[in-house]
Amino acid sequence: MSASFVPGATPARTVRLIGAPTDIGAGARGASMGPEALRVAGIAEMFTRRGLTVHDTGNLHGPNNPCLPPQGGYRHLDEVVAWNQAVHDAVHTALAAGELPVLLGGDHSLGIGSISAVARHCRATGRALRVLWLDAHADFNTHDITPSGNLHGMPVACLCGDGPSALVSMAGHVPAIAASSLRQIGIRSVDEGERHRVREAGLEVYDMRYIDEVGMRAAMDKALAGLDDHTHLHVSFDVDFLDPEIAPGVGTTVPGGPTYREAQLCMEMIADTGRVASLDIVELNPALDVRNRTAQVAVELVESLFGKSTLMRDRG
Ligand SMILES: [Mn+2]
Repeated sequence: MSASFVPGATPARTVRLIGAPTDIGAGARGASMGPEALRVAGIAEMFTRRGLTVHDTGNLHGPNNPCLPPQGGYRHLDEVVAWNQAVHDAVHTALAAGELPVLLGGDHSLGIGSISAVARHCRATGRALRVLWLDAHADFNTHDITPSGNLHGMPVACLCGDGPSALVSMAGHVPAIAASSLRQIGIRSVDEGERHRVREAGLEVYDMRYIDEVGMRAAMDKALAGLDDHTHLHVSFDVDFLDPEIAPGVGTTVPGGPTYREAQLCMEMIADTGRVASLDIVELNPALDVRNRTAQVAVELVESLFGKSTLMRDRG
């Protein structure tokens, strides 16, 4: 960690890259190749350019994808638990070491382990938590309403306390996070049963209709309202957040997402807070990509998330 790091005040200046090469929670195979595609697209070099120190600790290990049908409303529950426990432990270790964990997924079910660890860390250090969930989907399904049994459609419900106990209790506290600490941005595909649950839980959702009507700037102003110097800001970036025109390399594309410029503005406004302290990059699927273009776009956007486009501004 650099000498300028002040615990509790400034987010870490050392990034720890944690690869989780699995598609265990997804319907389509291929997100297991995400970590290497992000490395090939230069994610480590990008962080170095931003003035951060990079520790790439390589990839975590876990069970193979057995490609089985759902049981009791879940596909591959035991395997998803194993992968999430590995992610939880790695993210928690990074935070405890004063580093900024960047999870290279892997499918979005891994957000359970990652954000559970972040929530545990925030409780231990007395920090407020804000989670920005950038996604085309609400990921708020449960075993009784899921159309597929794929756990990558359930991480937000699990984090809010609704799901199998091994996943729900991973943070050592149920629920792992309060629904009120979450902001969802870019949502445009919500299953019918899920819609009702999202309303019931009172999730703060800035969906594409809202972004169309008021613009990305106003949406992000609201999503980022109320942060203070002791807020830990976690960004969970599902690459399917982006419009498929600019990000074809995902298993669950939904048309009508943010354009390149809207996504850049979103990332820049998050960067302006100076509070980003942990990050997931998930659902990148190189098997569906075109010459690694989606990985490159993801790296460019993360570069903005860490301040690239605001370089000419006086940020004090
Ligand atoms: Mn997702």
